[in-house]
Amino acid sequence: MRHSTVGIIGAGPAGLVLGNLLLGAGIDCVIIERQSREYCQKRVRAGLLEEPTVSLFRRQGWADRLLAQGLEHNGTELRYLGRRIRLDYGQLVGRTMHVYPQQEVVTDLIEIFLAKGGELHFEVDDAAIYGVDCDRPTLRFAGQERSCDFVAGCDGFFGISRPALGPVDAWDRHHEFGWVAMLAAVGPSTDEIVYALGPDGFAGHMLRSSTVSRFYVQCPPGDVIESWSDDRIWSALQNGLASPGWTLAEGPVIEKSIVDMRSYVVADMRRNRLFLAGDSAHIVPPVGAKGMNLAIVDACVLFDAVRRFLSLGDETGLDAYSSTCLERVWRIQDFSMWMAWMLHTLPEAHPDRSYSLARSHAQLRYLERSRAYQTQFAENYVGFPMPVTV
Ligand code: RFL
Repeated sequence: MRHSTVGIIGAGPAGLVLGNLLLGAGIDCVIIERQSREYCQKRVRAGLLEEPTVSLFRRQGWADRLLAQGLEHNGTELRYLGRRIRLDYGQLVGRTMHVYPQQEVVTDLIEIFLAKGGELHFEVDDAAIYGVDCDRPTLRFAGQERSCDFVAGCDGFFGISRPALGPVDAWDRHHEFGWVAMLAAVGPSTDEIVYALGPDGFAGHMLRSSTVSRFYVQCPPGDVIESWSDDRIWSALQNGLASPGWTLAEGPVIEKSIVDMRSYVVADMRRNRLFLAGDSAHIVPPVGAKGMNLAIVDACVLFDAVRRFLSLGDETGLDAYSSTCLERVWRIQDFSMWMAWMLHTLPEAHPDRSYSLARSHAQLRYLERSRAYQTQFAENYVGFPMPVTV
């Protein structure tokens, strides 16, 4: 049976960052991915990179396209009741963020991995993990078996890795709101990302490029995209983002979907030699734009632990892997929920709707005038330093 030091399931941000770090350190690995390369490189999702993510890409020499095509940002804007709050995180905490779509991150990381001679199998629809309790678990895929010292489950929320841990303790919370997400062929009507609490709840204008923009509007949980015509989405955005003297340019809709709002965290991201990383272990509501960044941090922590074990026989990183990652995950759960509740309304008929709205307005008023509150936002938003040096 062939052997790989690390078997990685999933070629999303977590799997590709881990694979590239391992390859760069001379540690052999294999990545198996269910989808085609083209599908992975076109899957529209996240778009905001924290400062520690960008710094990692720079240090590793992965940032050429990101720095050439990504947009560096110093601040963001919150709107409510016709008011606009500019949060200058560049000035508040001295760090910036980059807008660079997740599919471009994935495209770059696939390209770099393959150019270095990495082994990556696309369109594998039969991946399975065996012998999780042995010291050498086996990956079965595409009619072959591969023994591994470590298996990294980077296969997202609906992958096979988390079930392979056996029954897990986890926190799982569905929220009282969802999002309609829309990608449109129109240049941005703003220089910075705008988050708004409008009369019907959240509306967001995200940036992607000079010709394409991303928008979100709040919808009830469990809503279906068929009830959202293009006109209805534009009208909800016009209403939610409205601000005196500002106009929102509309354009053809490229793609639209419903985003489920969910928080999920496993209690332990490891079983013996199987380690979960990224969305396979935790989901945060997308309001704070954190999921991809968290996935990348997990990959760095896992790489550092594996490297220390292989070079020094030191198991402390492996033992601390789950608690190190979960410390950051819970900080971000709190931040994402804080932002989510501040910027969404409860459904019309909910008895606490007006209480919740009044509380949101109090938070936004405080954010408008308190530098301390703004700094708390900025520190969480731009991302805390990585827990390991990679
Ligand atoms: P991924 O990206 O889901 O990748 C998992 C990969 O595993 C593959 N796979 C399998 N492969 C082999 N065998 C199997 N059995 C497999 N099962 C699955 C999948 O095909 C896939 O290629 O997980 P990863 O790497 O953990 O990365 C997580 C991020 O993708 C996710 O957290 C973010 O997209 C979340 N997110 C955002 N994160 C940010 O940091 N900033 C943002 O601005 C941001 N905006 C968003 C978002 C997520 C969104 N949606 C769609 C939920 C906006 C939205 C709308």
